[in-house]
Amino acid sequence: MDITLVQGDITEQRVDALVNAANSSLMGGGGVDGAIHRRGGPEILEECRALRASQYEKGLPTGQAVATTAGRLPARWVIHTVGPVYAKSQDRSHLLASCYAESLKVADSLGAEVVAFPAVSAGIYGWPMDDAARIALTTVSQASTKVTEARFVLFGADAYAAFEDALARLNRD
Ligand code: AR6
Repeated sequence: MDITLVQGDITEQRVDALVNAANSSLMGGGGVDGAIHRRGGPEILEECRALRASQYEKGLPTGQAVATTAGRLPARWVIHTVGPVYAKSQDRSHLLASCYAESLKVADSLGAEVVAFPAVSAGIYGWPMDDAARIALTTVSQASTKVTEARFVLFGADAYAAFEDALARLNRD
């Protein structure tokens, strides 16, 4: 699998699937989630509502992933995952790793080959970017998947630099 890094807006990516850093409600929010629903249109929220009414009455648990249409975005699917809120007092790394592993499993079940990821939990949920990048890249590189390209779409130069450093370290070790 190729791991690629780009600086930009995930909603502009022409990919099979893009991952949304959602919250358990699946009803939208700020950050990437807000941008995806805004640009993707109401079809995404409609499918999220249907998921809440069926499989996920209590919401999508942290670390899990589920797919919907991508609506008007230039992709086929949005894979919604819920990252953990960062906490200094508790190591929630396994939940952040699970977001990536579960998203790739959903991608495999859909037959999605090119998948775009944001830096899950590294915005409103407060995860330090360097550590978020390390966990994201380690997890994706170790996954057994049919996905051919995992593209990390980083918002801003600092996020891009953090992922670049983490990828260089991964390739060195
Ligand atoms: N494309 C790529 N990356 C983006 C974009 C974009 N359009 N917009 C923001 N980012 P966040 P979280 C970056 O806050 O920390 C929502 O309200 C952003 O700079 O989107 O997992 C949800 O509903 C940061 O580096 O997600 C949840 O309640 C990264 O994406 C909560 O926020 C993730 O930031 C989830 O928080």
